[in-house]
Amino acid sequence: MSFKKDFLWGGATAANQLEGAYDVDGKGLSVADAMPGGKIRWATLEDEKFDWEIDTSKYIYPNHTGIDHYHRFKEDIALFAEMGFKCYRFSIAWSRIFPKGDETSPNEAGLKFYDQLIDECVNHGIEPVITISHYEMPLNLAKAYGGWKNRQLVEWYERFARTVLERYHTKVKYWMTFNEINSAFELPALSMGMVPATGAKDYTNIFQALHHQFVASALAVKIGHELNPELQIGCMQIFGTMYSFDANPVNQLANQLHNKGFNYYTSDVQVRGEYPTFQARLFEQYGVKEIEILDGDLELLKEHTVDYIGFSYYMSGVTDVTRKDAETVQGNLLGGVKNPFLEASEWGWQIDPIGLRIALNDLWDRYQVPLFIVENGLGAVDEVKDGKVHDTYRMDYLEKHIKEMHEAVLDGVDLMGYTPWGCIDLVSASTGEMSKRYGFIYVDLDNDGNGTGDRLRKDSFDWYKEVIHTNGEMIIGGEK
Ligand code: BGP
Repeated sequence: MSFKKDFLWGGATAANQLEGAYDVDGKGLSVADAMPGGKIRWATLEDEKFDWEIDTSKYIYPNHTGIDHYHRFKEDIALFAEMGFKCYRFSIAWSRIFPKGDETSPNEAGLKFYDQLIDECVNHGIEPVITISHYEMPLNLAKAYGGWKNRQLVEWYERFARTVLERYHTKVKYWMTFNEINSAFELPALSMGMVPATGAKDYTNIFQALHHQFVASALAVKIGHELNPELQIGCMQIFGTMYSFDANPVNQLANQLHNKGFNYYTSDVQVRGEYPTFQARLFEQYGVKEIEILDGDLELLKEHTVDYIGFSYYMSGVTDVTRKDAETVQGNLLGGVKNPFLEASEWGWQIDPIGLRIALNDLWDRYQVPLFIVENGLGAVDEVKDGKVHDTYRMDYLEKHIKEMHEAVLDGVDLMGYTPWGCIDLVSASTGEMSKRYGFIYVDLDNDGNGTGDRLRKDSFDWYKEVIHTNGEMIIGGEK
């Protein structure tokens, strides 16, 4: 058994990490535009005094210029087409369409840009996969309204979603409502527009904000399905396979609780259409007494569930509540203790292909809806030598993950597609650096914006082209 004939091989990006042109053609500022780049990013966002002011004398903002995809998208899409992409996942910068977020009519210049981008994909036979909101809400909604804890955002997101769904639904079948919605727990600045100064440390606000996003997401699903019932509209979350450090029931239980809260809470609501029965215990754990749910909200969640689960998978994590001195690790919003069986990337993310097979099986067994791996990949420092990048480490990472994806398909999982993250080098979300690269295509720019911006095919470019061309058989063939 192979991958499906119409398996969606492709790549993924987000507007704020590659478009650049942050103030061009009427675009307003987004929260991403106000986040300093470099290793200080997280500490700055965690600072009680951080108030979203842009200070170029103090910080760098690499995403203001990104890789200038805004002006070079034709060249980039042509390269994706050369690799044989079946689909391309990208996001629509909310503040290009509604610069301040609370306007009543959209910015036509912003819509025109995505007309062109979508047409470029379609003309190359590439299916667009759109994330409506990917860590780039209008800054004004964070500064003036306090982010997603404010109910008014539901109405403004609904207007944004309606605008883009109405405009593009005849050309775009696949959509996702919010990127990594469960990142709210760890990084509310990116996904909620909330920082400590505006209540991000109070979990009542976090759960309230999540409720607003669930309602907003259900409204987008409703609008999309009314326009065309065939549209496929998914949720999108981080999935981090979690292991208990040992067989101690105390660790096993802590691990199960972590799984429920982080990996399943949001998808339970968005796929099953109702809050899980463990909600009360979860609220207790986070010190939350109550959140406001308006009449009609729960019916809306029940009636407009998502068609598939999109998720990012980079690494797994380990739960250990018994050893106080255990060595800890960094990760894609998953910390935890070090797993002695795994190697880590240069940024400390623990590489675990088998964990992807486990993730796929767990999600499938729980929900029985199609799954779409919309992010996966290795962030690494690449070196250009004589005009070449020999990124064997990247091919090795991806190959091992594709093998496990296939094992999951053999296990009976319904897998729609695979879009490795940052198919072209772009600015990192967690550190705001260019030097953490994921792409098949190298972009000649450094953290300070120096470089030609030229695109260069890495060794993985031809490799991935062959993977797609053989529908994965190049990797899985001959083994079974
Ligand atoms: C995910 C985000 C992406 C992306 C990716 C890689 O969490 O959805 O936007 O950037 O992680 O992370 P990083 O860029 O921090 O390496």
